[in-house]
Amino acid sequence: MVFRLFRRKDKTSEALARTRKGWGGGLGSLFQGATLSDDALWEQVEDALISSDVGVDTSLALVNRVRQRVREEGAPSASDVVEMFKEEMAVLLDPKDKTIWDWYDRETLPANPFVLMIVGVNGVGKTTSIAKLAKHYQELGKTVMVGAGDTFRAAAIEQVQVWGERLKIDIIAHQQGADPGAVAYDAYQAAVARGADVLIFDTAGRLHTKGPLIEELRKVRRIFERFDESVPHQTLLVLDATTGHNGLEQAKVFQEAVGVNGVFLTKLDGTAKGGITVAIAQELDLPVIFIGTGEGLDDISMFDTDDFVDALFGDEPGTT
Ligand SMILES: Nc1nc2c(ncn2[C@@H]2O[C@H](COP(=O)(O)OP(=O)(O)O)[C@@H](O)[C@H]2O)c(=O)[nH]1
Ligand SMILES: [Mg+2]
Repeated sequence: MVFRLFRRKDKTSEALARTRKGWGGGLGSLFQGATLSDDALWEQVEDALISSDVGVDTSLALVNRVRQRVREEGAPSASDVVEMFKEEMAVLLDPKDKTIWDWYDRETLPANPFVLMIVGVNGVGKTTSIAKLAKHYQELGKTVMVGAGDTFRAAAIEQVQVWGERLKIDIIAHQQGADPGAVAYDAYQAAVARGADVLIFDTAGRLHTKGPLIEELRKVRRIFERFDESVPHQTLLVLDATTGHNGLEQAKVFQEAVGVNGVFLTKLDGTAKGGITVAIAQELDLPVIFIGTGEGLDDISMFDTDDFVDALFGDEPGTT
């Protein structure tokens, strides 16, 4: 039994409401009383999957797989077909490397301080997600510090400080324009000196000047690694679900440049294209670790495959 630290099925379900609706009232009703040998029926499902950003190849493969299973195993009722879709989608969503959860999904932190580096382009929700993570680690009784590594804009530093005051956590910040590597250096030293359990490091995300940004992120990594080569223990890429496949292109840049362990997928509540979650798993081969389900501090859930497919296919929260 896996222990989900901040798994929230209700949040997952709420956030996927628009995606669920986009599936034409749910697959269940589509298959209700339908002739399962009807090509048009399956094409309708393909279209729904593609339009929710699952990705063309993955959508076709998924539909083929279920169709084959229906032929082989039979499907006496619509809910049998839906169950097959859930199972097959879960296979696509489950991270291949299950040890990824050891970093997040346990009460005892895997390192001390546990250092999380957060990367992603401007506006995707990095700083907000850091505040959400900070609050949740705090609720688990951990002391949290945040390094304000986005020194490019004064407003970015202030934003981290405002969250810091609200959450009563220590923020390590330098002036605007300061070297983020120096912030990383100070933040790690301070976290060790003050015995912090978790250090979350914010970074800049100006995409239009990609070159220098990537160099800057690499440098931050090197500074951390000098203390201990396992630091940062995890690098999370924040992706905005509303940007769809564009987000995947950004992701590749960060993946190559700094190495990414997983994704914090934000703004699932603001899109009908929640299928992007499947595309992230398939096309980037990255696990989604957390999802953002709104603008509030509690609008976060740890990703859970079963909760996710239940929500996607219209299970009411709390019924399983
Ligand atoms: N609806 C919604 N908005 C979010 C979510 N996460 C972040 N945001 C909003 O996205 C905007 C940009 O967030 P910010 O943290 O400043 O992004 P950053 O530039 O990557 O640091 C803000 O208005 C946030 O409130 C989410 O999960 N859902
Ligand atoms: Mg920010």
